[in-house]
Amino acid sequence: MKKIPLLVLGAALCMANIAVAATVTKSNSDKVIGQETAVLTDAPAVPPRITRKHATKVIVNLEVKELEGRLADGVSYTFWTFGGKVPGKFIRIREGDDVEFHLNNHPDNKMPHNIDLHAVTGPGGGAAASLTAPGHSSVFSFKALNPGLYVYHCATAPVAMHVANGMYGLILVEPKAGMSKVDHEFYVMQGDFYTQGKNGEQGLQAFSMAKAIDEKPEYVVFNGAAGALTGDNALKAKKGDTVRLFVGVGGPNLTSSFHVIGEIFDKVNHEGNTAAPAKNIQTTMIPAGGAAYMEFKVNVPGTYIMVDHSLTRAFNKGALGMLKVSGDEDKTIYSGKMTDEVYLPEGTSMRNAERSQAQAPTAKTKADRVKLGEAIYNNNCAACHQTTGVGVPQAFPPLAKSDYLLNGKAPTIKAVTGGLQGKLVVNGNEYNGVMPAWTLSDEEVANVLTYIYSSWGNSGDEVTPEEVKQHRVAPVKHVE
Ligand code: HEC
Ligand SMILES: [Cu+2]
Repeated sequence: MKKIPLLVLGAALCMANIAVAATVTKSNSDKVIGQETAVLTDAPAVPPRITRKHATKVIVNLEVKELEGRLADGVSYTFWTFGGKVPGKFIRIREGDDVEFHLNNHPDNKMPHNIDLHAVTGPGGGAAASLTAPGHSSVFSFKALNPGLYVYHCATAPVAMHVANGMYGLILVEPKAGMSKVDHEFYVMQGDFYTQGKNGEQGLQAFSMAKAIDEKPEYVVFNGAAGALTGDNALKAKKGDTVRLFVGVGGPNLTSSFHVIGEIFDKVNHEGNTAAPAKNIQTTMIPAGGAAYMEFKVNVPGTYIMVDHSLTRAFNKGALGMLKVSGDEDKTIYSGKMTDEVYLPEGTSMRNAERSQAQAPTAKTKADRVKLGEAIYNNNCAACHQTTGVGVPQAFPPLAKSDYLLNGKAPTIKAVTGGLQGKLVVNGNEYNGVMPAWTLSDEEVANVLTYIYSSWGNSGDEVTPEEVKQHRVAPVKHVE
């Protein structure tokens, strides 16, 4: 009778010991020790696995750059990027880390930007704290409470436009236990692009807000361009290797049905969770603003095609990449028949450039001016003010029948050459946005404004290069 309580006591002591030990281990691994600067990589590269067994302070330096780049063969686009490429730099940290985030907006940029990291616990995911004007740098910090693979993106209004221009990337918060070693890790991110011109139309393409609102992209691509992962850019592995793909969807709109033709994912961590992989998956769905990672062993050499299994996106709009597996001459039907040419998206390099990139001619008549101005308008202004000049409610004021234009030519010339920001009332509606200053010549400003004045029920005035010269102002500095 007396033995039982003793046993119970012994068991209780024993459990208490275990509990104490567990607490010690936990607090050790939670303690933030030391400091390091995050290694950031451009897709498809991934920063090295984290081997440290404790949390640390991690400094992340990310620079926003707006730059023209290739979207498809003969098609270029002004991308807004986190680090110079689409998708943005891959960030890899560990659960429990204290992150000091520096968002730098390059002085050559035209727009303010910020960052919302889905790995952040806090209002806006960092967005309000990181709103940064061109030529400025913002700092905020957060603790990585939850492990997982997370999307980050710009959240500056109009948010969908910033995201559509390429402002997204992935941040991996490794669980405390770490991640297993594999032979290759790759970074792939899907995005939908909305260009004024149809798929394949050559030259620099402006953003179409109308197509974005309709969710009708001309391009759906991996890693920022059609062909970013095909041919010489294909991912590479050797027979017998284990491969881990970190796949995100920046959107802004489309969900990906991600699939690798000829492979079965041995493990999929749905929605970026680090706890429980699903096994033996054919196609995994990745939502806009979401991510997943998957592992598989490549047993057979050949070329494996990665697609969004909504297949016209893959074969007609660009969402197609390749993983080339080398190894013994064990030719499969895939490696035998699939060539880069066959699988390049249709239509991307078919059309000839109709427009010559030569110096724009000088207008001799008002009609010339209107015609030349239309092209300038479509390339520079239509993205926000829309091809029909109607603007976008709450974001971009109209130019069609705009009462602002009735103030006279001088304020309009000032707005275009110097930029415009702050509260503005057009046709009774308030706007509070930022229009960058345009680096256009006197001739170009004259032409685009003559086009605007001559269109959509406006006054029909002509603006001459002399008037532009007279009223031109230096670009206004953005204020925070
Ligand atoms: C990135 C988006 C964007 C682009 C591209 C853009 N604008 Fe604007 N524009 C704006 C915003 C935002 C405002 C209002 C600014 C404010 O709230 O102070 C504006 C205001 C204006 C206004 C005065 C208001 C009105 O509606 O009459 C004129 C004129 C104008 N823009 C002309 C142009 C011309 C010409 C171009 C092309 C060379 C152009 N914009 C390209 C965003 C843009
Ligand atoms: Cu932005």
